[in-house]
Formats: sequence, C-alpha cells, structure tokens
Amino acid sequence: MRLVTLDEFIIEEQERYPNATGELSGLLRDIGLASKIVNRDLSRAGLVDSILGDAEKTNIQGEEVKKLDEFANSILIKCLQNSGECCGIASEEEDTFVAFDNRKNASYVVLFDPLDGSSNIDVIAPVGTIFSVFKRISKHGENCVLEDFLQKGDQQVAAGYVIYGSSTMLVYTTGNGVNGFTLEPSIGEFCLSHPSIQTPSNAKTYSVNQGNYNSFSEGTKQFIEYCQENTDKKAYSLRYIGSMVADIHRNLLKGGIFLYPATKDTPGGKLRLMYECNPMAFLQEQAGGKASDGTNRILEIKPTKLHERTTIYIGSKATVEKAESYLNK
Ligand code: P6P
Repeated sequence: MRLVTLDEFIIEEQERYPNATGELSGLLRDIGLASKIVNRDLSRAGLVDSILGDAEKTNIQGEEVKKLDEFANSILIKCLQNSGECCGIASEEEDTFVAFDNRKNASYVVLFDPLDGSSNIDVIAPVGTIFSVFKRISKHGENCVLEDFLQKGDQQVAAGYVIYGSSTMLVYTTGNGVNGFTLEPSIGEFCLSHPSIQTPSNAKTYSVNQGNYNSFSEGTKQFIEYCQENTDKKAYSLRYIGSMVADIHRNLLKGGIFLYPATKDTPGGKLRLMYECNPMAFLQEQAGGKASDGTNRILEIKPTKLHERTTIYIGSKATVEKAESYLNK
C-alpha cells in the first residue's frame, strides 16, 4: 500500500465531492494536529511531572480531572479556534459550549471528549480523544448557539477518535466509510493503515463492566448469560479495558459488542450521548455495525442537554440485535 498521509487522503476525499468547500477538510487536519500534540505529552506522561496526576478539581460530570484532561482540552480548543472553520465547541471538560467570538462566519461546531478513559493514564492503559462535527444551523455572522450542538446524531458531518495506545491511530468518517491512520513518529504524520474498515458481523468478544451485573436488567443479564453459555457454538470472550475508545476500537476491527447498560448508580446510562455515543455510533454504522440504547438507534435520539447520558449497545450488527432481542422480550 503506498504511503498516504491524512492530509493527502482528506484532499483526495474532497476531490471526490466537487461541491466540497474544503472547510471540513481544514477542520479534520486541525483535529489531527491537536491529537499529535496531545500524543507527544501523553507519551511523556511519566516524565512530565508538571502534568501527571490529578488537577485537584472535578468537572461538571463530578469526575476527578487529570491534568492531562485539561491539557488535551485546551489544545483542542486552541487548534479548533485557529482552524478558522469552527465557530464553537462543546467539551466534556466545559460546563457549557464555548462560542469563538472571532469565528462568527465559520460553518461547523465540534463536540469532543478530549481524553476519554483518562483514569487509565496513570496505569498506562489506552486512552482516547473522541470528536463529533455538525454543520451549524444558526446564522453565519453571529455567535453559535446551543441549538447548533443539540442536533440528532444522524446530522453529524464527521466523527472519529484518536486512540493513544501501543501506537497512535486516528479513525474517522465523513459518511463515506471509515478509515484508520496510524501515526508514523519518524515523520510526524498520520498515514493510512486501515482503509475502509468493516466490522465482522460475527462477534468474538463482549465488553461490559461485569462488576455491575447485579444491577443490570433481566434482559441484559440474559444476554450476558447467552454470551457466557457459548450458545450457537459462538465462543465469546470477555474483554473490558474500561476505556471506551479502546474497547470500541478492538470491536470495530475484530467484531464484538460493547455495552454500558443502565445500572443502579447510572439508571440513564453512564456514557455521554453527544461526544461519546453519537460519534462512536456514526463510525460503527459506517463500518457495517449497529448502535442502540437497547431499543432506539443512538443516532435518532433527540438530545435535550449537552451532557446527557445514554445506555449503549454497540458493535457487530447481529450481536447488537441479539442483545436487543433479550432486552425487548
Ligand atoms: P466503568 C471512562 O471513564 C469511561 O467514560 C469510558 O471510557 C469507559 O468505557 C467507561 O467510563 C468505564 O466506566 O464504570 O466501567 O469504570
């Protein structure tokens, strides 16, 4: 396979769509830049003692903020504001959306989780950046408004994630399939390594926090027992890293289902609709899989709040449908 950098790929993609303005391309390139900067500091997390560890504060989610969370958040905001294509952002680390006063004529808003799974940083487990892009619905020339962000997931124009693990990979879609780019550190470029990703229809793994089993619904318990009984002679393995990007990335490539059902502590689900579940659902559907809250397609959920949460069952289509059959018995 010839070496194709992310920038070259984005430009080639843009040429396939004559009416493409190039704005979205610029935005994707800047997200790539931000992730390279985050990656640089993550890979030195053990050495950069000024950043490692807790920021002695909690975010709107009530979660302890790691200094790298804040660092990743600020880098993404800076790169997106400089891109000139983004009129505002919403972040897991920000109480509400941030309008860019100097970008009133930009066409896109971006929602992101700057460093998902950051509680894993101190134990050197994979973490990730997740992003979701919408075209603004408010008038150009004015600041973006909340409604620009509270759009259904099926309105996304792009979505993706960067996984910072044994290597660093950016995976994204603009609605024409899913492509993966691995960072080549020697040249500092994301290079096409996984063209046209398609999730195998037969799952190999199920991914759930088994520790919450007792508070799952009967239907969820029956689905997990189905996986454990190796019914239909399917040997399911349990794989759970506790970092959504890492768990979903594995299943996207190899087949599997990731589920975060309702629990006693999170009756509406734990994961955030806007900047975790929507982008992952867009990617998963583009890779031939499925993503639901157990009943409804994730991408059709009408959001009411920026930080709202949802239950999620996402992965190999047949396996998600199997889970739904137990849940909706
Ligand atoms: P639990 C990380 O904190 C996160 O938001 C996701 O990345 C991950 O899938 C989930 O929470 C893990 O939650 O309750 O199993 O630790």
